[in-house]
Amino acid sequence: RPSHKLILVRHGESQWNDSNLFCGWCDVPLSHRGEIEAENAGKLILEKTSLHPVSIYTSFLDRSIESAHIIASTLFPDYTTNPARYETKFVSSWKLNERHYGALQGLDKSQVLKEVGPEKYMFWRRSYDGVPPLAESSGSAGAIEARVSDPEILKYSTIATAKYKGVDQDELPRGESLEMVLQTRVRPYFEEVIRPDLLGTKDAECILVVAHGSTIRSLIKYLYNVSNENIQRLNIPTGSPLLIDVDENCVPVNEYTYLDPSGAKAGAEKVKNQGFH
Ligand code: DG2
Repeated sequence: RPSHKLILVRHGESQWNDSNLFCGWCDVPLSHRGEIEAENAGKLILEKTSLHPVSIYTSFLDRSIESAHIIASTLFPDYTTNPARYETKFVSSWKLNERHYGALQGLDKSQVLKEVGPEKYMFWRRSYDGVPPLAESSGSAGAIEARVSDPEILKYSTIATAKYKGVDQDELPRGESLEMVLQTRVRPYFEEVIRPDLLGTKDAECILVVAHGSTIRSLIKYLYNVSNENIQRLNIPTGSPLLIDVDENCVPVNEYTYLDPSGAKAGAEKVKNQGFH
C-alpha cells in the first residue's frame, strides 16, 4: 500500500520565545539556541529517516525561513556552497504564518497572564475559537507602541510589508483564533498546494513543512480530526520534527511520531508552561 511522508517542524526557538513575548506576525529572528535546535532537527531527519524532501514549505516569517535553511544545510552536504541547486525546493507563503496574535504581539506572556487571569490567558492561547484583541492593522505596531517602549521589542514589531506585496491586503488578518487559521488559510493551502505535492512523493521522499506552533496545531487538528476540546492540550515543541504517514487519500495511516520523543515531550511541556513562572 503506498504511503507518503510529511515532516512538520516548528521553527527553532525565536528570540521572543526565549524572552517570553507574544510574537505572532512580528518578524523576530532565531535565538542562538533556536539555531542549534534547527541544526538538530536536520540531523534527526537525516539520521532517523534518511528521507529526501522534494519541497520545503515555510511561512513568510524569518524564523521559519531561517530554520528551513539551517535544516537544508544539514540535510544536503553541498547546500552552503551551491544553494542555487536547491532554490526551487523552497516554497514560502503567508498562509503558513503563525497565528496573528493581534494586540497581544510584543507583550510579555507572564504580564498578560497577571493582567487577565489564567482563564482568559489560556482561552486566547489555546482554545480553538479564542480570538485575541485585534491589532489596528495586520502589520501595525500601533497596539504594541501603545504599551511597550523597549526599542528592542519595537525593532521587530512591524511586518516587513515588502514581503506581502502582491497579497490582497484585505485578506490579511488583525488577530486570529486557531479556527480562523485553519479555515481561512491552512486548510485551503494544504488542500490546494501541499496535498498534491505530498501525494506525488515516491519512496524515500518526503515533504517538509517548517512552520509555527499554531500552523502545526491546526494541521494536526485537520489531518487527525482532533476535537475542539483536545486541541487545547496540544503544545508543539520548537525544532522537533514530527512524521506523518498518509495513504493515497491523504488519510494518516497511524499516529504521528516525533523523531526524538523524549526531547519533544520536554519541549512541549516548556511551551505549555510559558507565562506561568
Ligand atoms: C508563538 C506561539 O508562535 O505562542 O506567536 O508567540 O510558533 O511563531 O513561536 P511561534 C508566538 P503560544 O501560542 O505558544 O503562546
